[in-house]
Amino acid sequence: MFSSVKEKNSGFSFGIPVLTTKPSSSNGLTTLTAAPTTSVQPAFGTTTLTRDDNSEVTDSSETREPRPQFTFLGLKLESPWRNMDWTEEQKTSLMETITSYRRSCEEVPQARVLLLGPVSSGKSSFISSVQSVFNGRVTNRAMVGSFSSGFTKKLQSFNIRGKKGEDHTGLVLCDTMGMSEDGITGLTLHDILSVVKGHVPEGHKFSPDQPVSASETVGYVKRPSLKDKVHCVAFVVDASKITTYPKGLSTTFKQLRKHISDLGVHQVALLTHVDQVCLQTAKNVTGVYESRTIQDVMGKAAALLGMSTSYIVPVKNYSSELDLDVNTDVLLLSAVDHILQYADLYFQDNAPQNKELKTALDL
Ligand SMILES: Nc1nc2c(ncn2[C@@H]2O[C@H](COP(=O)(O)OP(=O)(O)O)[C@@H](O)[C@H]2O)c(=O)[nH]1
Ligand SMILES: [Mg+2]
Repeated sequence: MFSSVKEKNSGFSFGIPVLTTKPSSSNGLTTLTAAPTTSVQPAFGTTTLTRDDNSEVTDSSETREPRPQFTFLGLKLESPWRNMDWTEEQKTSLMETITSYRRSCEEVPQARVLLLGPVSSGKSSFISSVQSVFNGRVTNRAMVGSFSSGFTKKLQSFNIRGKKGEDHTGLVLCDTMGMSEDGITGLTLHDILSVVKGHVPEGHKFSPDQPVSASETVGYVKRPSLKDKVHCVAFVVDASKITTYPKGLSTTFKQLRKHISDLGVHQVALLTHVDQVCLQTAKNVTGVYESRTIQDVMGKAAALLGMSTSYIVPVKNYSSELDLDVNTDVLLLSAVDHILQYADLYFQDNAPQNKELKTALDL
């Protein structure tokens, strides 16, 4: 945990042990329906078991032998709790909004968004998925899931390019190293804040033994301008691990949030892997806001992060798919749109012309 921002090695890390998803105790959120073919490892609650003939199965080892293969269907809400327009037109409209996004601050060419989260939460996948939508095909640009993505210590920024032949969008997504699982070699709070403040040069290799500093870090940006700074932080958490993340992670997130908020940077969160907690959503992502399971996981993510659910958006990244799906694209683009709204708040607060105005109003 963080003891001091100035401490040489605060020992901060997201210290995530190797996690496996297991069914939790009953929480009444998931209906299990016997199905002959598909087998999905349950992520949440295991109360109502129903066979094809609708006879109930109680959750005991006796009745589970011989073990049938269950398909897990999330409970459906009567109506979606957020409204989305799952159409090609909406996808096009979101792409246009993002491509033509201009900060309310002329001297900053692009919004820099830092993705922060435990290893394997889907940070690199999100960057690849968003770029895939603009490329018109699934591509893996951000070293997703590779050994190096989990353990590389580099700061990597990705310019999100517009559709083929078009210019860059106004968005740069900054990938951070996967945070360590041993609790020792992870990112320190000091280093994270150095990135947010804009001191850390592109490609800098982080090391817990060598905190970012003006004297030791090659290319250290002594006087970062507005364009060097991070304008929004997006936390990334894996929906299928929400209930099994170590307890200390919540404290870590909250400390981190406090320090980042003190810098005036707004934060949002992406809840990835939603397809792994709700089969209906896995089959058809348009059901994401109708799934009670996902609504429940969103609540748990909010508690973990210490933020209201209104800052959190569910995301299904492209992982094994070879083809784009319009609904998945709409969900991804909505997440980008959500991020950009909060980046814009930063510009509204910090653009020199607005700052002058704010100071004048405050006087
Ligand atoms: N099913 C599914 N898999 C995902 C999703 N996001 C990421 N993954 C997979 O999770 C693993 C870790 O993702 P990665 O982007 O490398 O995580 P990072 O360490 O945070 O950069 C990879 O195997 C991805 O394919 C998602 O939304 N759904
Ligand atoms: Mg990665």
